[in-house]
Amino acid sequence: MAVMAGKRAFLELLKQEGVDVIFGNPGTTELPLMDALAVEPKLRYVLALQEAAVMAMADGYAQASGRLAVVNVHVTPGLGNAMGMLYDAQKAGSPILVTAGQHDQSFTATEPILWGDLPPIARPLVKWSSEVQRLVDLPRAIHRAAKTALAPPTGPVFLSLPGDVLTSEADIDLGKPTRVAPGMCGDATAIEAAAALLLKAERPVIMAGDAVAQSRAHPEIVKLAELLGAPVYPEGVASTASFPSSHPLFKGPVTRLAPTLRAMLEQHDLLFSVGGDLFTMSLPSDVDPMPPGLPIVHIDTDPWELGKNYPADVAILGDPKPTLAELLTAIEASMTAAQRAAARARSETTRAQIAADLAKLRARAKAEAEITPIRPLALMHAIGETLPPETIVIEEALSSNPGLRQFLRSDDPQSFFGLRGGGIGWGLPAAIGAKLAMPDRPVVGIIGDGSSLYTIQALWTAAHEDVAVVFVILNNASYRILKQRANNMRGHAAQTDLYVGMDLVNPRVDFVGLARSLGVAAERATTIAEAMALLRRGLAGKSPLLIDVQMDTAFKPA
Ligand SMILES: Cc1ncc(C[n+]2csc(CCOP(=O)(O)OP(=O)(O)O)c2C)c(N)n1
Ligand SMILES: [Mg+2]
Repeated sequence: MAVMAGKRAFLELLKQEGVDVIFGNPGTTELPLMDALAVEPKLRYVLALQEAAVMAMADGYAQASGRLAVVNVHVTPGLGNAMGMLYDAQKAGSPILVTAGQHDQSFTATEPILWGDLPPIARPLVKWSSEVQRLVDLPRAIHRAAKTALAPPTGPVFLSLPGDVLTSEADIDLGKPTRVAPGMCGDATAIEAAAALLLKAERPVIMAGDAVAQSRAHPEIVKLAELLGAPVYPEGVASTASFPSSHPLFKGPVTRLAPTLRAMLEQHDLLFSVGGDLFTMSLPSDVDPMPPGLPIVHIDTDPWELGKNYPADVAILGDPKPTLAELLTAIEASMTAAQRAAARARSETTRAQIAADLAKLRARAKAEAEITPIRPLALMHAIGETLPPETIVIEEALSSNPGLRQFLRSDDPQSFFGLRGGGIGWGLPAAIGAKLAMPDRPVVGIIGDGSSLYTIQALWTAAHEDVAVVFVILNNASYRILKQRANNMRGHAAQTDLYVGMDLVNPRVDFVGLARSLGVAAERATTIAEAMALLRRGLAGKSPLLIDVQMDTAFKPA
């Protein structure tokens, strides 16, 4: 036991939890904390200039490292600004401890400025939301929060920290962290049942979800796909490299349109989802994406996802890595020679088809390579060819992303992170967080112009912390994806050719000027050759670089 101020105890507790960075934006209620940080050499405070940027930066850090990220924001409006990105963090299952300063408890009855009851605000988006009311409870609260954020299924938690808790002193026992061991293997009987169904299937398909990347189960899922000769799709809203993209059985993304998804699934007689979302769709449809009667085997770390929308024939709660290893053993033990031969034949056909599709896609991209203004597919192809395989790509490319997953060599589980929750403005700060987590790997953010403007002030943090991220801004001067969808509706917008609220013109945003004003070097590219020269320069550099890529603004199908 030691007599200690709450603010000092808070920092000591974070260090016990293995934290070395706090992402934040301070106000008066955070001053005790900022005061303690003045004499704390081991914790780096990363300032971002708006709470949405703070939150997404922490998310990028948490996802890239798999470690606990810590956020500190300012009372009700600060938390409010963070909420959209907290939604994204929740959907991505990012282990983040979000804290907010709160007024002294003796003061809150008068309803001081900025005050609000904070835990109920955060509660819908976190695994646990609470306020620390006594300093003696602080160690328990912090350890519980960290344990909860990191326990599977991982996700953000929230703690409100009243000023008096941070400024008072007490004789406190700091306790110590608990970690729930994450490698939970699924039920043995269910694994046997899954093996039997997978062996019976003649045309199985695998959907690999983010949990595969999070549990580092690439070797196991690759072996399984090869053994079964099954194509592998990432899950619907795929936000990680859940399967090595250079592998010949990697099919590339599924569409989020129900009829197309259904047509894909109808080619198969079993769906094996390993942590995949079944299904997170973008638009309602009269067609159900799931063919009736398609047998489903589903492994997930989150029981909520199992059988959520469609009954699973076998539902296994477990971490993909150990569970797939057991499943492989079970399959190998009972796979007949005939089944092996059939799987080999399937594998040959599937590989050939995937290779042919990819060759076609590449040919299309190459045919567009010299065209200006720059076409998205050609740019994605050039990026895929240019980036070294150790690059971490943060993607928020919206309408420009087709082809990217196939063209990128995202072969390790930390090589790719995309927008999981759909709340845009995530990518630019998330790329900064990812680079802070993985400083030795190149980090490239591929970000829509519209998306970047929600959190553009994160560039200042990149400059201030000298974080060498390359930001590729896809400047089509529009919310192009919304124009595409409005056009598809064949309503007034399509008839009048007026797309209200979707053009970022008059004035066009000067991204080069904007980035430079925030301290980030920036250049404009009007051809793919220019863009790639700049990309190579950025990758070789030690400071951030923004590339304003002038894209084709066309949005109607050719
Ligand atoms: C926080 C938030 N606000 C608004 C939206 C709605 N929205 C979805 S995509 C989009 C436009 C994205 O524009 P941009 O990043 O330029 O990509 P593009 O459509 O041009 O490919 C908008 C506004 C959203 N998803 N999240
Ligand atoms: Mg755009």
